[in-house]
Amino acid sequence: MKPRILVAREVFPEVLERLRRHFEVDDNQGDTVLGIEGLKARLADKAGALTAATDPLMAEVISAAPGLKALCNFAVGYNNIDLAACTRAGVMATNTPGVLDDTTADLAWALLMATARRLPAAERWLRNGEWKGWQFIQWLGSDIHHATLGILGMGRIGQTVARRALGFDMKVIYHNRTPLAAEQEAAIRATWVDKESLLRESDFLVLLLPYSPATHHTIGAAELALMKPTAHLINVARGGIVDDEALISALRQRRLSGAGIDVFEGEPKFNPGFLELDNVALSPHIGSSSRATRMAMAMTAADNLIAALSGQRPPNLLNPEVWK
Ligand code: 8YV
Repeated sequence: MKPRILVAREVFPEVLERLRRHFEVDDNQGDTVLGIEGLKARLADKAGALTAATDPLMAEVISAAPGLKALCNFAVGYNNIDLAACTRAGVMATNTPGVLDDTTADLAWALLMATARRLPAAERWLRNGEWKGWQFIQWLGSDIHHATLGILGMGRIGQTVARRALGFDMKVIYHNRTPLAAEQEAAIRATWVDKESLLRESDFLVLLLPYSPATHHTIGAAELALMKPTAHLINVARGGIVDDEALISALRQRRLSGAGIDVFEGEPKFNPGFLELDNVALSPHIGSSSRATRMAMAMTAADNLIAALSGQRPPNLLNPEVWK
């Protein structure tokens, strides 16, 4: 008999087709958000699952599934999974690093450029019929070229964002616990600085940290106060890394020039204060959302699940202790 698995959110039919060759699949093509109780019920008789960052895979969900062997997130972030609980229960957990770097870096740039040149507010103004005539001094934005790009969290996506800055003749500085190797820095012309210098010197600060209790509110009122009033903040990482209330207050008072935000505290709900601001570009957590990339993410998660349930080490295993 084929192992039974759950696909916790809607995916492309090609992904289900592939999984059905290996497994008996319980899908969720209606895309209901299952939540803790729904996941407990649907995972109770499963050996594995393909899950999204919206699925809370907490200790109580994992312990309600005695036959569970693998949870394969179709996301690079895995703050939705209690990794320690997985390890205790002997459940392998995996993510999808690499396949979404370019697409997510592209969105970071889209938001950076949108906030720099005030595109959302200018478009709203045009659509509202308020454009009565061209003026020399109208909708002045911030220059991107030759400005200083700061990156907090210089992993794969951070480096991909930095590489794109070469074409804009920008100065690139970054902060990471571990600096890159000299040849990696040289390839993208990036310089490591301490966190305070990064905050003080960046014209555009892009956040690319993973979320964990340790990175909660990495950017709060104190950090925002160090930034230039002409600077822009870009968050394509996770809600909760930024204190949204503090950010809204800084943007309202023009202590910060603008922000491009793809991820929010408590999403899909978010602080309504964002909607009152004319100096933000907002998007609904779409960093990796191109068809090709979402397909690659789902197929990578499927690779991991197929390996895990056929006795092979999954390529993107997050808790190798379980394998040992
Ligand atoms: C996902 C993401 O699409 O990979 C991540 O960590 O944030 C996005 O690319 C989203 O989380 C759905 O799983």
